[in-house]
Amino acid sequence: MTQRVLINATLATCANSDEPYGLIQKGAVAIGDELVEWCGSQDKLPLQFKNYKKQNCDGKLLTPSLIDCHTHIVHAGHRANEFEQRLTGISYQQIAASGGGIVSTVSATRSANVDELVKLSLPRVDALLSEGVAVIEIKSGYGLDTDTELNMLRAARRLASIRPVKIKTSFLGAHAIPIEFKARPDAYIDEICIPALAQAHDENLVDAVDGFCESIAFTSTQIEKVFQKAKNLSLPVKLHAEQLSLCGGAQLAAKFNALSADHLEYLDEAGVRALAKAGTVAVLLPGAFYTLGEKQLPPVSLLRKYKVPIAIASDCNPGSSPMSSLLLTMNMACTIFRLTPEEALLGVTLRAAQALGLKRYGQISEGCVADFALWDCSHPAELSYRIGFNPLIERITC
Ligand code: DI6
Ligand code: FE
Repeated sequence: MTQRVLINATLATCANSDEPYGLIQKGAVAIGDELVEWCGSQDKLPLQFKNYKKQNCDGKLLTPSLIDCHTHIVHAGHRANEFEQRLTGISYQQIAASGGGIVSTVSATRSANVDELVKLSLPRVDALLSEGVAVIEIKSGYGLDTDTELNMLRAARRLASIRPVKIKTSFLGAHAIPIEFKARPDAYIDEICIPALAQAHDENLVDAVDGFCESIAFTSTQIEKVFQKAKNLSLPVKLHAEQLSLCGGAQLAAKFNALSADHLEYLDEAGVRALAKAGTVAVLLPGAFYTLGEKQLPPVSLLRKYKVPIAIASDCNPGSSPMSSLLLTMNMACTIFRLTPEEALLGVTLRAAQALGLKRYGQISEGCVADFALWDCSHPAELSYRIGFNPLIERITC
């Protein structure tokens, strides 16, 4: 990026600050070499930036570009039939037990090649990009065999080469028990999941390792084996934990110093304490809560009490959260989970970056990556408050 200064911005820096949102009225940001060189109040702009080219933000809201830190965006097929079933009162768990759910997306995904997976995922990626998203985490987990798990990750990497987006991949081989291993989950972990992880790592396809610790998926003992392998490969871990019941996933995540523990509706106080001690980010996924008509809310007050950082994400997937909007996620996080609009914005910027182990993203401050979203808004709470409306003017990037 050529050197320039953005001036006259309502700056929500999302950086640690005494001001809510890290807000700076009449702010300026100096950019050079793809990084933020300076940011602050415009009348304090240091002399050395005075001859930089100026871009006037006309008082509009400037935030860091957004980060969706939990998605299953690469997949084939849809599960609208299950949506119909759930509306007649059949539960997500019942659908999974009768051979639907995740394993039905597995069949569709196994039938697609990498080109097709990219083509099918692109409109969902584009929907996020149109809302100022610059970083997307993408999981495998609809292959459950080596070839398809790797193909999903290859598709994820390809997406980063054809769109202006940073992709962080997570290997989610321990997502569900495939039909061919139905009675032998331990054998699946040993014979498929762990070797596939090693192979994906060899091809540089894996940035982190995830698992689904739940009564309809894997026990914490089974996931621990996968995490041990991740540790041997020096890969960070994250975990779908306590989504549908309390299974001890948070403790397991904490034991491995996980980057994040995600969902967490059934998390208890001991689990919150464990996450706090480990510095693990709690990623809340209101789209899944909403879609499944859940009743048990995540323990937001306890997370605040123990100062566990809270991120939010779309969980974009064909079953429990067919949602490709981070703005709607922010609205739901406030309206349903009672997050403040400030927590929601930090949840898709600073905290989401932390959940992905990205130190220089998700905030506007010196030394951070210069990648911003300019909105037709005058107050940052507007981003959470509107429903089904996208006020993005442009993404400003290097
Ligand atoms: N929890 C989720 O929200 C997704 N995976 C998981 O472990 C849902 C996946 C699906 O239903 O397809
Ligand atoms: Fe998920």
